[in-house]
Amino acid sequence: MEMVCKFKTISIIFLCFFLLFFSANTATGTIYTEDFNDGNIDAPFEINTTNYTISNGELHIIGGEPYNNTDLCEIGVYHFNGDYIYRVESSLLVLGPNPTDLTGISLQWYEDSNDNHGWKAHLKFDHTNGVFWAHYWNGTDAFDVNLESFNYNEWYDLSITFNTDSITYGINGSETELFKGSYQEPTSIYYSYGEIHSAIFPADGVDVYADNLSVYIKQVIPEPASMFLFSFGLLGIAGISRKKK
Ligand SMILES: [Ca+2]
Ligand SMILES: [Ca+2]
Repeated sequence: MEMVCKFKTISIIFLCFFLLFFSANTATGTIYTEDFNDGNIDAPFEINTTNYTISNGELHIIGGEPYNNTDLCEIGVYHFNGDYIYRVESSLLVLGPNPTDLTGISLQWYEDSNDNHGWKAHLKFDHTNGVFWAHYWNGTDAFDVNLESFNYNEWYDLSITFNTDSITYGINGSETELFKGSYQEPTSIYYSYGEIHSAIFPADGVDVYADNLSVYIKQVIPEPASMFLFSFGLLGIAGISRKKK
């Protein structure tokens, strides 16, 4: 009888451990897409300017006042509560040439409220060199890589994906994996976001045309150490309940 009980307890513990591990690793998560086809920006997407129009199913952020100093024009999903925004994609029209235009997409997460313990990645138009610019910051060091060249007045499908230990930058479906071993998937999140990001320095506003903005969200996978602690906790509970019998 005791052997059967023991076997049952151990089986339950293994089942709990397996379910926890399995659910954490197979959480494919949620995808939010804004295609602007209904003329509205719908939740959970937010935009920090009223200076925009939507026509022909496309977003047009209008440059110039009042976004003509060091302000950012941003539209995206801004997520607290431990969820991890691991991929952002959008179609953007490259306008120019305009050396002050830093338009592109951005993917960022932070472990705390002061933006110091975080990771961020940008994929933007570098008008000086006429190429797409991949940028990555790991909280301490910044890394820059020039990718392929672009043409003005053409639309490009851009994406950034945080992988387990690297970042993938996509341009029209052509993907470049960078910073392998330098990036680390988070084990906890305070704040996470994916967005279209346009910084305009220092004077003339730059228009932004965008469409099909998507963000991908999944649950943060806890550290293996936390899962072992959780399992030991279960063992402890099982032990106590057995003693009580
Ligand atoms: Ca909409
Ligand atoms: Ca559209």
